[in-house]
Formats: sequence, structure tokens, C-alpha cells
Amino acid sequence: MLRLFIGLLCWAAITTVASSSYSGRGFTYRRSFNSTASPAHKWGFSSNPTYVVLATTKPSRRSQLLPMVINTWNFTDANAFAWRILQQSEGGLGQTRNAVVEGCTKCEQLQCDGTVGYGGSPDELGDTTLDALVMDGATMNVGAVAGLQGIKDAIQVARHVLERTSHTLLVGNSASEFAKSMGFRPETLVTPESKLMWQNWKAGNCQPNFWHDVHPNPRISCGPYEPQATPITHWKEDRARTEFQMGHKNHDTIGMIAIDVQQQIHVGTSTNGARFKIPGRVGDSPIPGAGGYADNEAGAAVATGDGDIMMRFLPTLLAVEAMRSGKTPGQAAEASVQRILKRHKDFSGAVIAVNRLGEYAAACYGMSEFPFMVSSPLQGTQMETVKCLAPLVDVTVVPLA
Ligand code: SD4
Repeated sequence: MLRLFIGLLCWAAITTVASSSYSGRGFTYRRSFNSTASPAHKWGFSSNPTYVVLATTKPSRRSQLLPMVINTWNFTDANAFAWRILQQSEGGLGQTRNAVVEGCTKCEQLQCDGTVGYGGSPDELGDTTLDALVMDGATMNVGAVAGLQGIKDAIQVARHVLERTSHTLLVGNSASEFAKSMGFRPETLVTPESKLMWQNWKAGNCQPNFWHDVHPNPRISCGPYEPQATPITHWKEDRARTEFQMGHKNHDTIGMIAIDVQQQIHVGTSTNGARFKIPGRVGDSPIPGAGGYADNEAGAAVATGDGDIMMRFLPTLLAVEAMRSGKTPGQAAEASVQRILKRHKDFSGAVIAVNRLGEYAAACYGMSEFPFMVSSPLQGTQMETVKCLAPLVDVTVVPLA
């Protein structure tokens, strides 16, 4: 009896605290850090607050957070499709891998925003190549492909790497040969639209591009380039990236997380990378810990944005480890974006973090806001939007180590 009474008291206390922070609808915006303690403040951002979207922590609603599917950007059809797959068993049991693979496949087929699947982001030679990953949070097994040529079904091939090999990542032509041996049909990934995009880029002196410190001057000329005999500095690199201006229209990878009621997690990613990339370039999306990471014991995270920068910081691993150490998804997502910002002020991208309970948050920088899709029993399928970190007011040059 005494135990029951103490239990009731605790429940009442938790409910009161939770309701003071969250809106009745179950979702609301709130500052992720108070303004004096904000890392943004520490690093010289303007005083605009950082916002993250957080799922309610009301105990009575926790059970309704799972199963869930969450993905980057407003890729509604992909999310709805994955959600439907998850419903194929009660509580999504045994369906999380199917959900992320089929959800991302849907985006590949729909050529989501032209940045997932065939016919987008032509490289310097006009080819489209694909990066994708599947990660199983129970086993930590990963299957991934990078620079996949001439096969449309990138995440399905990644699934074959996961399920039919002991490897983690296959690349380039050899990944395509592997796919063919697994029965995937080779076909061109070039479309009239991607060809036109590439022709216009060539006609415009190959601007923008990813070169620096080469000759002829890559800011005004096409290649072929050769090395220029000047010291390389971070300043030059920062300037080049600013000129490249990765923005919403230029990078929209799908990163998707599915969790069932038993807190089994899978993560999937798929992208055609960066427009006019140098052939051979691989982004963050197929790299575990960079584009996506899952661990049933802690949670999962997916990232989107400037992969050349992001993969240097393993932001999804950082976010998952932050949640493991007790941070909320909001704190975890923001801390991982802040880690990148500490060294790269011109970075643009976003991280979604979800803990094993299905509580989620997103943090972003370099755009005004970042949309993402969530499906759960609590809310059905809907788009959420998070305001991004305020732009830097003072840009400092990072000295060479
Ligand atoms: C890449 N991170 O290849 C990917 C692109 C992306 O949103 O996320 N776009 O760099």
C-alpha cells in the first residue's frame, strides 16, 4: 500500500514537471539551452535562440511514440510508405529494416527533390552515382554502397551487402558488379534533365565546383586542373565552400529511422550526393556514424547536409553517444551540429536524433529552417519544422593545427 502511495506521488510529480515544459498537443518548440548557457552564445552567434523540436515526455504518452518512422526533409511519400510497411505487423515488430529500405527506395524511385536516386546531382562528367546505407541497431551490422554506378536501387543493394556479405561498404564499379551478380538490372542513371543541368554547368565555365589551389583558376575556368604551388590554408577552403553555397536545393539526402515497440532500430540513407562533385567523391551518407547511426541501447541519428564537412565529425555517432550518456535528443542533435560549427562556420546541414523511447529532436545550421517527417501512433504522419541556429555574426579563420 505504502509503495503504491509513493508510486502515485512520483507519477504526479513527473507529470507536473513534464506538463510545464510541453504543450498539450504533445509537440512544441522550446529553447534547447537557456540563453546564458547556450553554446551558441559562447561561440559568438547572434542572440537568436536555437530551437529544436521535441517529442513529449509525458509518461502517459510515451507508449504512443512507438513504433515510429522519422526522416529528413519533407519527403512525405517515403515516410508514409515506410509507415505502411511498419504497420504490417503489430507494433512494427520485425519490420524496421523493411521500413527504412522500402521508404528510401520510394524516394529513389520518386527522385525526391532530384537529390535522391537516378537523374540528379551529375558529377563533373555528367554521371549520377549513388550512396546508401542500412544499419541494424541490434547487431550494429551495416551494409552500404558508395559511388554506385548504373544501378538505380542503391539502398536495396546496400541491404544485399548487409545480408549477403561480411563486408560493410562496397564502392564504385565493383559495387555495381556486385549488384549485377545479385540480380539488379544495369541502366543509365542519366536523364535528359541531369544532362541539361550538366551541359549548362559546362557552358558556365564549370561554376561552381569543388576545386581550390589548382591551375587554371577553378573560380573562372573548367579543368583539367593541375596543382598550384601555393600553401593550402583553411581560409582558402572556407572561401571555396562559401562560393559553392550548398543550400536546400543542392542537398536533400533522405535519412530515415524506424523503431518498433520493442525498441528495435534501423537506419537507412540514400543520396546522389553533391551536384558537380569530382568523380569518385563519396559523401557522409554511406559512412556509419556520419550519415546515419543506430544502436538499440541508446537511439539513432541521421544527418543531411554538406557531407564533405560532416563526415569529418561523425555527427550521428556523436548524437547517439550523447544520448547514451544521458543527453536529451535535443541536446544531442544540437551538440553534434555545434561540434561541426566550432571548426566550419560555413557549414550547412541538419541532424535528427531519436532516443530508444521514440523521443526526437532536430538541429540545423546554414538554412533558416529544416523540415522533417514523423509518423507515430500519437500523431499519424506529419511534417515538423525546426528553426536553425542563427547565422554567425563574426567569422573567424581557423588556423592550421
Ligand atoms: C552528401 N550529405 O553527399 C550528402 C548530401 C546531403 O542533403 O545530405 N544532402 O554530402
